Amino acid sequence: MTAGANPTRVDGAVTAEPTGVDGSVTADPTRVGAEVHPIRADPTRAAGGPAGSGGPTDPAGLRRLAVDTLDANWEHDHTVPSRTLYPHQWSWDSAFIAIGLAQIRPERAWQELASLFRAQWADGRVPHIVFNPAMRVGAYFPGPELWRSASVEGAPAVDTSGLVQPPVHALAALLAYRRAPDPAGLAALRRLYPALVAQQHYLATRRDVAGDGLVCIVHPWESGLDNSPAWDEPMAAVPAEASVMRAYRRHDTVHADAAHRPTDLDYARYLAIVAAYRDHGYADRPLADHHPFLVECPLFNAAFGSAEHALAEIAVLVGADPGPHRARAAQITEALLRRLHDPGTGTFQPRDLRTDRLVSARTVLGLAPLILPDLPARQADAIVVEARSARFGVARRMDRPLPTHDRTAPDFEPLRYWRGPSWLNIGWLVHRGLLTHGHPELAAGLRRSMIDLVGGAGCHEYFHPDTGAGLGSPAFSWTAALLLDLLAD
Ligand code: 9WN
Repeated sequence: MTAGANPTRVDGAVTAEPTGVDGSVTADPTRVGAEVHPIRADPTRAAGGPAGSGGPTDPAGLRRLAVDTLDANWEHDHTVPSRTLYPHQWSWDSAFIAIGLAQIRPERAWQELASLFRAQWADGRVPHIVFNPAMRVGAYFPGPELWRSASVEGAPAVDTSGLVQPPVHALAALLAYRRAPDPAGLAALRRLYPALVAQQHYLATRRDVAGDGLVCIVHPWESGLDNSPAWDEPMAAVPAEASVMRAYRRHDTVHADAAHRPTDLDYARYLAIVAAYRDHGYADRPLADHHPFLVECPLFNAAFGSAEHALAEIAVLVGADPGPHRARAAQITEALLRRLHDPGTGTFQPRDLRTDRLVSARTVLGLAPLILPDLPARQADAIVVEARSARFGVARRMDRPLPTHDRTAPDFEPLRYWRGPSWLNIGWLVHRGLLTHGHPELAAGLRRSMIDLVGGAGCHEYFHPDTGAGLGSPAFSWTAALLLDLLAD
């Protein structure tokens, strides 16, 4: 395969100057939980200092904080992940958010998923960003001018990205319905079911680049763990120069500390990969010939398999046939075991399709297949051993939060985004996996540690993996939503 990205062809530079740290805030900033203070406003936390009294510690106070955060981030028919950093709609965020909304505002949970799926492409792909046309140009980088979805046949009327994110939506829809099992929820499930099936069909048919039954991601953004050390090896092969970024104005580093975010070289590569995909019209068939980043991710594929398990249950509820979903779920688990299981570590590793090798970094992605109920006991046990090891520290009483990367690795970075910090959506998935495979005490320890994180720092985007200090956006929607879910169990 030849890398087809040409960094000089990346264009769509955004020159609009953001109007200031609160330039994109539309919520009433006097409301509790509204995101009015960038993380840098609190230097102790930005530096990763000790967790302070950032959040309430009693369940009622925590719940109120979560509800206020979600209310402040609600935008007509969806929830923005963060008013400042991410002021549009994101795909897997909406799924996690719907799980929390189902408890407090079920009608919004269904609106959240419906608005996302209204932007589904004709080929079934659910875009990872749906741009809100009411936001000013430059509110997020890269914006619609880079993606140019409007010029692609089969894209929706609204501007979107051309990438996808882990398909956690069927699971979210099922869990939302379980929290609010009323006729309106059932009607919503009925409407969503064909769209969820089309999402899986797209992934199974267009993205099985290796023909091995697994989905291939074509950009680190598709993993949701953008700058995970898992992508260092495949990313190193993407031709790009950090200096390319001089032509652009990054939006994220206006709102968050640059030392906590992906680097300029990461971004140059992100843009090069987008350009390669976009310039081929976001077509998936010729990916193997030219695309510079082709990886099978264990978390993405675990979500893909778990979606079939969830669809089987949804099918029963809406009067469809669960059989094909069960059969596909079994095939996906089998493919994961065959292609991504690393007998050396006992866990699962991403496979770089450009080299046909498993990547060596031991990140939290390797724990994700635990969410599959049909994962054989031997492999599930090995994941639990890895989770309990010094790398990840899951325990009945956790002394530190679950990190996103092996904390004993030399490239573990406690402050930089997905290279170490603790995130609630990942903890929530691992918690679910521990319960699924019969480890209620470990699950309880992890749950306690996640609730304590928010109690110590508030509804932050992510947390320092040693001190628990809040990092990134201080009013992050999926943290609030998943906290509600954890509190309800
Ligand atoms: C790029 C919205 C998204 C999450 C991702 C997280 C981050 C975007 C960014 O924010 O990604 O998609 O600009 O960094 O990595 O998981 O969905 O919250």
